[in-house]
Amino acid sequence: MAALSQEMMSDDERDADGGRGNTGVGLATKPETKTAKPALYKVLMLNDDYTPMEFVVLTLQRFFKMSIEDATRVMLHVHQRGVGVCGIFTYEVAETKVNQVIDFARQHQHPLQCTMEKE
Ligand code: TYC
Repeated sequence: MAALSQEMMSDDERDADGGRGNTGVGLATKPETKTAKPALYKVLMLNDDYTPMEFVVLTLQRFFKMSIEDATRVMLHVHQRGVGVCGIFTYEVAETKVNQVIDFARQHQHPLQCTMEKE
């Protein structure tokens, strides 16, 4: 049978493949099998001359789920070296912890500071 003229074709018949259902449109790239890992950030505690050691230990226990032994070790490291790592988190978790520490310190009138840095 002769091919239909363009004017006589339905919309389906006029599409890219003449209505055969295979348009040749699709993904040109292979499906990605690996899931991208999120960027990680270190939460850093900073030393100062005024915040009581006990308060720093309590803060590390409360917001970083540290044992009293680990919290004491990190606090002493910060006291002696000036800065120390509290933990490594995704951006939003790190940002939340930094804000929690700063708010908690401010509520108790301590100058304790905390910051974050890309891993
Ligand atoms: N340097 C403080 C003091 O002598 C203790 C301290 C430790 C403060 C760690 C802050 O992140 C800090 N009382």
